[in-house]
Amino acid sequence: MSTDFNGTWNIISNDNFESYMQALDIDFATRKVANLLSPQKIIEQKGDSFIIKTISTFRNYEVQFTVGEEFEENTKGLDNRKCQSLVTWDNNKLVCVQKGEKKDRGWTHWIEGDKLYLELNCENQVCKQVYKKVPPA
Ligand code: ECB
Repeated sequence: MSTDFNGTWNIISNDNFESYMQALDIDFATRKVANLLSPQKIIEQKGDSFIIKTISTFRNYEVQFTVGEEFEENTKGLDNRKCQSLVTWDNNKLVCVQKGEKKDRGWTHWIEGDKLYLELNCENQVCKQVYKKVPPA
């Protein structure tokens, strides 16, 4: 039985996001706005099938995938690149490799208690985010 990521999660910390955005060549003005956001993750999981929505007052981003099935990801509204993305399980961690123009790009999600962890990687930068679960209504 794999980890259950379902739910709504609010960001509580965001370390090194600026450098991660720089590694993705995000322009100065966009970075200034993005740095002020408090995004929310809404995750819908059925077995190995996922929809991850990243919601903010500035832009939203959504990705859908099945673990173990490579897909073409268009990071529209973010850095607007195309990647060949593959998500796999590493024990209870969800690991995405985003093959494309940028080296060592990807992310890892895991859960500890009521916290959702996310590490975003690009080239030599790692952005570490933590989200807290919003209790179901
Ligand atoms: C969508 C909320 C943030 C919007 C920031 C807008 C502009 C900045 C442009 C690029 C910065 C790169 C990434 C933005 C950070 C988060 C967006 C999604 C990160 C991601 O890949 O999350 C994965 C794992 O949860 C699912 O897409």
